[in-house]
Amino acid sequence: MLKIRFIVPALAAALLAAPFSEARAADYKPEYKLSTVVGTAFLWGKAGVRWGDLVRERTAGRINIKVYPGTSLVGGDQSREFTAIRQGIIDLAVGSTINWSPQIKELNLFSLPFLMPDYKAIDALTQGEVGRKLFQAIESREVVPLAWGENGFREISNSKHPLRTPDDFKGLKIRFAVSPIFSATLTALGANPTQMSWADTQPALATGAIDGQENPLTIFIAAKLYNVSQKYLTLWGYVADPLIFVVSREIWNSWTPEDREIVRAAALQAGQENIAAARQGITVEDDSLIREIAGNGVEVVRPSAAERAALVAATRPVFEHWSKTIGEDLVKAAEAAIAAR
Ligand code: X2X
Repeated sequence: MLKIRFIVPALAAALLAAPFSEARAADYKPEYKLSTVVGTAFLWGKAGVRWGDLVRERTAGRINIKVYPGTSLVGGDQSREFTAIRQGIIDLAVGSTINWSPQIKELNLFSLPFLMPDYKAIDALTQGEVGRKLFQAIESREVVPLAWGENGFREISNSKHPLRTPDDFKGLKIRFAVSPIFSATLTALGANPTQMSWADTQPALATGAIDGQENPLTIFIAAKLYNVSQKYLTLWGYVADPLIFVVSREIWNSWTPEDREIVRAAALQAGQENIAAARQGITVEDDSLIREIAGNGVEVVRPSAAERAALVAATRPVFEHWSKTIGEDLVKAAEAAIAAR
């Protein structure tokens, strides 16, 4: 009797548990594909690797994330990355707001010229109500946003001469990544903008097919853009692109609640580490990265207050026009959050 009383519940438990755990195991894929635009030698690529490592370790290998840099899952076309997440081609991504802006117009907020004067302004947006609204916009498209990271303030370089005022931009062929707001801004400054993937940009700079580009300094130095004629660099901080750590909704739903929390916590940690790393060496207190760039024969230009005012004035119509597309309420909320920082 005692024996039976033990065996029956044990058997029942085993019968209940077996098909359940089998079904769960079958739901998990042997590998999850994580997309980034740049390679793993860049801070952004490292953030993807870090996220994957933390998740693999904390799930004892149940969730095995592999990084696919170079937006290779979409043939290098970074403007298609977000769509590919929705289509199930990409499972996870650490992506730039710029590259996902064709699908989520609100993400153009960060590309409004001269909206964010400093790091506190970026934080005021990403870590506050505006950030939550942007996450809702992503969530409504069947993609689960988990954490913010940072590509950084985008500084402009070229092979011809120092850029200080709109006059200096006249006729220069400047590459931009994605989104017509960049085309409009560069056009307003008198430049000749051309859209190009990141993969195509470095050869185009090397051959002189284009004169310049804009990217954060961590990208400039990791890609050694001073070796492809980028001898003039202007620190104007006109826009900054945060990174966003996301998982496709379908993949997210296939994981247990415990594993989802592990993935979320790991994204928050990797994101915080990434933001700290992205700001290193380019602050007033520590400008070592800027000095390293200058040490490679680059003339680093900081526009004066008057020159900056001229750049802001020339691009103001773009700001106003694009505010309507992005959503005037969102832009107003962003300006208020920045003013209160
Ligand atoms: O292509 C770029 O310029 C990069 C790497 O910064 C982005 O993906 C937005």
